[in-house]
Amino acid sequence: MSKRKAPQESPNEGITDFLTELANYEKNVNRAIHKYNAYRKAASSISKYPNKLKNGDEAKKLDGVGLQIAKKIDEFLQTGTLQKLEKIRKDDTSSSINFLTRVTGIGPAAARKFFEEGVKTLEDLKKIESKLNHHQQLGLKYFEDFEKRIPRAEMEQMETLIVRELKEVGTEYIGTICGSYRRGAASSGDIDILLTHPDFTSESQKQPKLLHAVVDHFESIGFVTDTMSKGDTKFMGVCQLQQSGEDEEEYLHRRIDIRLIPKDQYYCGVLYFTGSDIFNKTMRTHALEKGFTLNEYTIRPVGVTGVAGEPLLVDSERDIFEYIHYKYREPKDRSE
Ligand code: DCT
Ligand code: MG
Repeated sequence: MSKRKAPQESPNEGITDFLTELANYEKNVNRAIHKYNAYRKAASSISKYPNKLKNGDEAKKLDGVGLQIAKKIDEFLQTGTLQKLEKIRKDDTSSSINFLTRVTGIGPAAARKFFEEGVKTLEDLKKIESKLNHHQQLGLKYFEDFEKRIPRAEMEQMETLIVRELKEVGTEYIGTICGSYRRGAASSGDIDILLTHPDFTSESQKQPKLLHAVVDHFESIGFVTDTMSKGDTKFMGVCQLQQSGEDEEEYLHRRIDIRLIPKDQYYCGVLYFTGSDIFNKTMRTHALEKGFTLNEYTIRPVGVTGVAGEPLLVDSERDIFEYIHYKYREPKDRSE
């Protein structure tokens, strides 16, 4: 999962930008995930709104915009700024913690701990490098690269390589690059690959070799350059395309996650990891209203007692939409 979200272009960019900044502050500094979600939801609705908002009241008609956010919109439109944000930006604790969480491997809790130990900047982190865990060390090493989003053209090149090389490892693998790329985004924060194989189901034994064979092969061709973690079903690491000619500029290092998913759970996984996270929440809520519980693994009916039943058979993403009577949405239409 990537840390930096793509900037949104809309007539209300100023508003969506400040809401996103507040969202990140709530998540990283206050660890208030509900507030984070509330700000993101509001920003997402507003970014879809085609007109320039005139005031908070107009915004309040949109999904996820309540009184508090409407007031902030009024303040922003009237003064061009927000006192709350000005304070946060000036505050050493907030800005340092917010900064530290941009390093992959450093979450809100670790960021606060580092801050309390006097570690606030990239330079400070470099001084205590040996005290960082392996994931954090890679986050530091590739900090500049990971801050940059991946242009769609480069994502397409990686997809071509991944599809081709996957076939080399085994002809029966099924692989999908999910995340923002699958939604058609112009740029992506990272590469989220979902893999499955007919030999691997939720009833069968674990098959870590199916994942490791792919990772080993990607390493052998120089595509995967570093490993953050490698479990039975999930690989987190770093990859890089090879430059084609001597005179070409080197490609940047990119964050890559590869997940191996049982075949019968594959499409719930593809749906979940395609996102967006906001769309997932909307769809889960809709599923519950229709009497189903949906997560990244399965969709199950919820009985009158509130106990979830056996997973339903799923052979495509469409099946999931049909179970819950939700009109099918192409990945490109799943930003909220
Ligand atoms: N996801 C989710 N809830 C989260 C985090 C992630 O449902 N809290 C799902 C939806 C998207 C997918 O996982 C991949 O996550 P990211 O890589 O963070 O999102 P993205 O949409 O691919 O955006 P980016 O281009 O920044 O990587
Ligand atoms: Mg992503």
